[in-house]
Amino acid sequence: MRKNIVAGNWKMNNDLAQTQTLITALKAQEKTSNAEVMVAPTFTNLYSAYETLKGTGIEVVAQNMHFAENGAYTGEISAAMLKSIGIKTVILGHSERRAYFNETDELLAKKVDAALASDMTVIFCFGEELADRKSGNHEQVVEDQIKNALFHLKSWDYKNIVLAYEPVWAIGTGETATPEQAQDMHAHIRKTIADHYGYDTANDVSILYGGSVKPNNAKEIFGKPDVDGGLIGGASLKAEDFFAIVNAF
Ligand code: G2H
Repeated sequence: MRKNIVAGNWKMNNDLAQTQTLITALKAQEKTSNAEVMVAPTFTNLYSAYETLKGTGIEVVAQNMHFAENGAYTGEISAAMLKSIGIKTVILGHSERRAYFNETDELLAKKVDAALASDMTVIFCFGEELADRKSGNHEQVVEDQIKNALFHLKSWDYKNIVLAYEPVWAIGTGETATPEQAQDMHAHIRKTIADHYGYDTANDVSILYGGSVKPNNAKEIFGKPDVDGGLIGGASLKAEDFFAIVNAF
């Protein structure tokens, strides 16, 4: 059975003090849903966030990592380093990484391998741009992103993979895919996985939606059968809004 997951992607927001303030507010929230909850602070705040949220049921996850184990990669952070401070999950392939840091499917395939080799769970992000959607090419683009970065994996690897569909045109723009658009794409993603690995694998993989999810649209989006949760950016920076989304399940 696949899990419902709501993950807050804090991106490059909040210094140490602001992170602790947000965490204090998160701890005061009540969870009434069955969703697993995750938050992704910046690297500098990962350890303190991990320590402060230990035992609360809110998992602290990383926003990125490098594929190498260690060595001459100035400015980078490895899976082993994340593991050493207790981090077990990493977001890979976010569209901002793809757009601003030239992360390709080929590079992401290496990062996925490195994370899985370290027994980490990967939240793997992908999604089409506005031009792809306008030209009707969106399903093919998404299919290619998944195939290029993930189809070398074995079916059992998918127990440590969470998929996150984030249409680029809906990220931080206030524009959300309609619940129907999200469901159509999520069903297509699940079929893409099923065609290659079979329905046992496809039905067990959680597929999150990301892109301007807010308290007022989460319930309808999460109500769709192939939507298993959300990756939340802007709205995850306010504890009340984030938990309103968590509790939308
Ligand atoms: C998409 C999402 C979180 P937002 O990037 O990954 O951000 O909810 O602000 O669109």
